[in-house]
Amino acid sequence: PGLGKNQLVRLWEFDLSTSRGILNISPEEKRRRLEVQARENKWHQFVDGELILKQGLVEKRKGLFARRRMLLLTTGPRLFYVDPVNMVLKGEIPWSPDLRVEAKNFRIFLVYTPNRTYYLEDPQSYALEWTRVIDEVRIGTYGRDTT
Ligand code: 4IP
Repeated sequence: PGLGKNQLVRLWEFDLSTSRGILNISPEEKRRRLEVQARENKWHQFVDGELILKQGLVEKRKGLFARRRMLLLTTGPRLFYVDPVNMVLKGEIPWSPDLRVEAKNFRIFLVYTPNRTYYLEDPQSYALEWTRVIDEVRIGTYGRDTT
C-alpha cells in the first residue's frame, strides 16, 4: 500500500521537530520518498524530479487580484506554483541566498526576492509553518545569516 500523503507530511513534520533538519536525509531515504511521491502525489509531475518538502494551496496576490495556486517547496531548493484547476505550472519563485520570508499574521506571508516580493495568503492559516520551513531550507542551503 505504501505511505499516504498525510503520512508523508507527518514524516516531514518529524524531521522539522528534530535536530536532523529537513534537508538532512540519506540518499536512500530520498530515493524511497521520491518513489512514493512519483506514485502517489499528483503534483509530482510539476517539480522537475525534486522531492516535495511542503505543499499547500495559497492565494498569490499580484496587483488587484489573487490567484489560487498550489505552492510546492522542494529540494534544490525550488518553489513552484501550479494552477490547481487547469493543472498547469504557472511559475517559480526564484531562490537565492538573498531570499527572505516573513509572516505578517497567521494567514499572510511574504517572500522577498531581489526583484520581487511575493504576497501569499494561506486560507488555512499555516503561514507560520510556511515561513518556518522556507527559513529552515534557506539556512540549510546557504547557511545562517550572520549580518
Ligand atoms: C496575473 O494576473 C496573475 O496574477 C499571474 O499569476 C501573474 O504572474 C501575472 O503577473 C498577473 O498579471 P491576472 O491573472 O489577473 O491577469 P500566475 O502566473 O500564477 O497566473 P506571475 O506568475 O508572475 O505571478 P505578471 O506581471 O508576471 O504577468
